[in-house]
Amino acid sequence: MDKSDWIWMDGKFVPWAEANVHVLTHTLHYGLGTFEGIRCYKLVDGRSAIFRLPEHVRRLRDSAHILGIEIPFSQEELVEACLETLRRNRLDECYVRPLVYLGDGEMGLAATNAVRVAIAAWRWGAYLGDEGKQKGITAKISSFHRLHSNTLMSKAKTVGNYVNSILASQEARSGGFGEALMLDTEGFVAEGSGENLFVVRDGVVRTPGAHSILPGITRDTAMRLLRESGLDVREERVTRDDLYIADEIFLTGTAVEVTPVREVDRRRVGDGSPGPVTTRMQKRYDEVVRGGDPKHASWLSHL
Ligand code: PPE
Repeated sequence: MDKSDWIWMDGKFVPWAEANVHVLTHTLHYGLGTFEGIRCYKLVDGRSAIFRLPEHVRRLRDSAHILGIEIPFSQEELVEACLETLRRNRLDECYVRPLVYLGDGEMGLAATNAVRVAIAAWRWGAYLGDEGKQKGITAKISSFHRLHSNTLMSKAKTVGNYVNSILASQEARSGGFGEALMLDTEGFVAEGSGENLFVVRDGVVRTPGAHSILPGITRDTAMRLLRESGLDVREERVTRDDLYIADEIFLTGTAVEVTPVREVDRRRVGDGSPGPVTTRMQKRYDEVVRGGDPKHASWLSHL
């Protein structure tokens, strides 16, 4: 891991190696906590900016609200803390990880320990590998389902929800696949272990509705950019065999950005190489996050 110098903890900067917690930290035992994943890019004009920072902080606050956690910092304070963390670490391009968790003190489910917040940042390359990003990844429908919204709510990016993602990811990787695609409890396609999914056939782009998925900020960006380019984009149910007969499939997420899927369950997607909608989407996303399109300058928070 590419360490940086400082981690923001509850309003103060602490050296990376000293940013520790007690072993009885509540979230470590029970998983009630929330985090974000955000990227900062070096722009075409040489400056740096965090992509859609206020939207990520808003989702962090929404997640905490869903979980009944009161964050002791305002939206504005958290936005500024993220920017300050990157300035302080002199990072011009990196991944930003805010984490909201319950500290130590009491144990048990009824404990009301202090809410703590940390913000770390580090350099992070292609999430599913450079080759995957260029040529597409292989995927497998997971035997693990995405959780029903009455089990662990998917609109919150909850720490504990990632056990479900990790089980799916382990299963896929041990079977030699690049990523797991998960179905919802009704059997419809939901999302990847850490990404949202888009399917293209005959020029129509579809993505599962926000019932049992994390409604990704990259998903929102992709839907807007695709619609701007005149494509028909629909949020609707996607079945497993829709994936098998798709012309193109791609995944979106902060970490993964836009990554093509070239195979699902050992069935080739399209001709097995990234299709035109996917490659255009990749180029467009890269252009927008790097400040190459003034129309979307409002998505950039400059350091
Ligand atoms: N679904 C899930 C389950 C998910 O974890 C992510 C982000 C998304 C969709 C896409 O959301 P957004 O980043 O807002 O477009 N996954 C994070 C994974 C990081 C990790 O493995 O750690 C991310 O992309 O940062």
